[in-house]
Amino acid sequence: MSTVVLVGAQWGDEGKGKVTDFLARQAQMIVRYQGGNNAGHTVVADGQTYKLHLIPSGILYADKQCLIGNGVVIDPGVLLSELDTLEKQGVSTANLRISPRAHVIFPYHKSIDMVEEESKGSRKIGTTCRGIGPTYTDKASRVGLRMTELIDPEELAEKLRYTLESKNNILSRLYGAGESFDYQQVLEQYSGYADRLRDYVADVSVLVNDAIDRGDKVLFEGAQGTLLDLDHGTYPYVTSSHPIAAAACLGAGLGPTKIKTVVGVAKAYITRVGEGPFPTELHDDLGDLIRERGCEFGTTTGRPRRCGWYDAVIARYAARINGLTYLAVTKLDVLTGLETLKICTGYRYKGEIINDFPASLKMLAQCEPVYREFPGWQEDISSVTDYNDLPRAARDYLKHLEELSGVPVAIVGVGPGRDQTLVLK
Ligand code: 2SA
Ligand code: GDP
Ligand code: MG
Repeated sequence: MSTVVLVGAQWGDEGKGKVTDFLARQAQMIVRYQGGNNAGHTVVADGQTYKLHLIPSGILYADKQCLIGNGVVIDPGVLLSELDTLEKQGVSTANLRISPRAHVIFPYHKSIDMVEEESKGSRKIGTTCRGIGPTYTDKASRVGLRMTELIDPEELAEKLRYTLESKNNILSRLYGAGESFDYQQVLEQYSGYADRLRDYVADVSVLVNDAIDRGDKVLFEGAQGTLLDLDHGTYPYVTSSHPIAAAACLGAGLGPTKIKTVVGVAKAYITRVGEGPFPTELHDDLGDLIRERGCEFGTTTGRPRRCGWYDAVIARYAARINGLTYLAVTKLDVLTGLETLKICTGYRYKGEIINDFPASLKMLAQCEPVYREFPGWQEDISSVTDYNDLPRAARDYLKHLEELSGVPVAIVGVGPGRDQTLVLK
């Protein structure tokens, strides 16, 4: 298939980086379309670990074009240090291009993110404090600065002057924040970033559409996950962008008729980092065991991730919202050694079974997961290379997971390494 959108089917950190890197072998172009450096995508290849935040996970292949679309918000300082780290690791970044329409994160966005989180007290969202929400807010309020303004010295000087004046004013009047941002200092810092990033800026929409028209395979890499979507996630405990498949069109500049396949990435269990409801969360030793075994700590912030059983209500919801063609199930190896495994098949709400993920968080908080139990397996599966060589219990677990999710499983992860990947279809 010529165009594939890859999305997180849970609350993020499903292993999208690893699966993108795997599928990128057959692609000519890999595109990020939303989110920013709140994302942390890990790729383990040839014994090296790469942690990507803004740059698409296809960058490890020298011959692939990697694009950052207009739907992404860019912290230029972070992007430059990511570029430097990759170059130091021997990865060429010459094939990276950035949309001139992508919005830029400024220091005041990060301050506002932190102040807003602090002021929410126990109702905080648990953001990554990278300034993501405030930057998307400015975009919607039509007061943001984009890459095209960043790289034009005149526009940057002019727009930054009145934007900073207004932000300093708002920060002190609304938040009483002591911090105020010095125009000359921010201008100098961001002009320096602009000088280094100017050559990377190109019209991503033109590049993507031309590639599709030539018959190239284009892979769109989602960040975060379906349940963190601003519209379809567990609002307000969500991110400020759209991690779902439909956003690939908006965030890269192409029409929906061009998308052929949508792959949802899901862990064989489920995790969440940050606050918000989580029906199948394990609050016991088992949750801790999965966290330790699965190394479930934030790739960007290092925060411990909350762990729970696979939730098929969420999987079916993700299938509907994204129009999933296939599932890629990762981290099956982490479940090895557990005597019994559980999958949530539905929620019990006021004595009734509901199968659709509710919009109301109040209702969700009163939902009790209904589980089906399956026998586990004891054999190490991390070096299995053929699906048929998996233990019987592992294959049965996957079969039930597939049936309950209503989406065929095409890829299974049995370890973080590039080659620890089984292809089923
Ligand atoms: P934000 O910073 O405004 O996007 O936070 C809003 C919510 O979105 C969640 N969020 C994430 N959840 C999972 N993984 C993310 N990326 C990092 C990772 C997270 C980290 O790969 O591990 O390192 O902590 C990510 N980014 C945003 C966030 O937790 C809030 O619930
Ligand atoms: P992403 O945000 O969806 O790209 O996921 P992260 O990189 O934040 O977190 C996923 C973690 O799981 C990373 O450390 C990966 O290296 C690791 N990982 C991915 N697939 C597998 C797998 O099949 N098994 C194991 N054990 N680890 C995996
Ligand atoms: Mg992540």
